[in-house]
Amino acid sequence: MTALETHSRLRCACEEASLSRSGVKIPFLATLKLCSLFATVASAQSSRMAPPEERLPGRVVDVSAGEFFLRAPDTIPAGLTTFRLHQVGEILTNPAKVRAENLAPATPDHDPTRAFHMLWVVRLDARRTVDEWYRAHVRGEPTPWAIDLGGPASTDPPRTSNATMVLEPGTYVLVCHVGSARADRNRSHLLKGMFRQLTVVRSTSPLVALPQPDVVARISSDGRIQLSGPVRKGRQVIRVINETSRSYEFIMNRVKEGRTAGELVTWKRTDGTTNPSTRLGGLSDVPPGATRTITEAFVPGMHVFWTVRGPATSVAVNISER
Ligand SMILES: [Cu+2]
Repeated sequence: MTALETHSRLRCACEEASLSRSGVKIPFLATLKLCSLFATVASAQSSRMAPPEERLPGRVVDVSAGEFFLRAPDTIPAGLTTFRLHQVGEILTNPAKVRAENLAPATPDHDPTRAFHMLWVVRLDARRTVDEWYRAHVRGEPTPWAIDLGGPASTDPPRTSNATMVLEPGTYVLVCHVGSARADRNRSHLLKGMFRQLTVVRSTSPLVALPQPDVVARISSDGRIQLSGPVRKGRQVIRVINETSRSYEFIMNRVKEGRTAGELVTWKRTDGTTNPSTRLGGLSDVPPGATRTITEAFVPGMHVFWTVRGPATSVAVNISER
């Protein structure tokens, strides 16, 4: 599937807005729960105790995505944060069904991206609420007071994807924007309820700095990717810097045995052939001028990174045995 088929962006949703479906419920905004805070702490500790290959920077916040919900802590401390996205919907429990559904064209009764989920972290200006943000989306109104920070892209489970960023205290929304730009608003995962509030409170812990990257990936003019050096096998910290004035996603795929990077760049889900790659994750969005960090344990083989899948904006990355 192409990146555009995988998900669509919020600003397009505003452009294509129409009146809300009836029956959409205004969410109950969860209040702080101590158990969630403990879950976050436990998660951060488990990351510190994880094998070196799986260690993630800062505080690890686990988010689970399924049809059509997000599970996550309600409250976390500010600072260096890695969001780790788990796919727990049908793509985990019934991947054959999801793959078959994905090959069929979209119709009013069929959404081929129903079971594909990504995470966007959105920061709200002071005094704005998640209810306001949601109502604006239902009405198709712009939300210039909500800043999209991006987050982990989709992946093939049980693999997880991750994105590291620094969070200030404030009110945030975790949301899956897949389908939000479609004219058919029945495909919007946001409107199906895939969002929740995240409150970030002041931290009493010492500041943790961003980890030193092994590789810097610069998104330059027209979405082209320039890597600072070779990507190696094992744990790699990849710093993605968007030097342009528009948002880009940043996707990493591993090419399957017997397939080629060239095939992957031109492959379409409607070709009648199987996907030449496994999705490793990446970033749902790198905002203009922003820096985001991914931590990935690579195995040797051919990979492709892209901002927009196409020859100009994809880069073949061969990871050697040494
Ligand atoms: Cu989703």
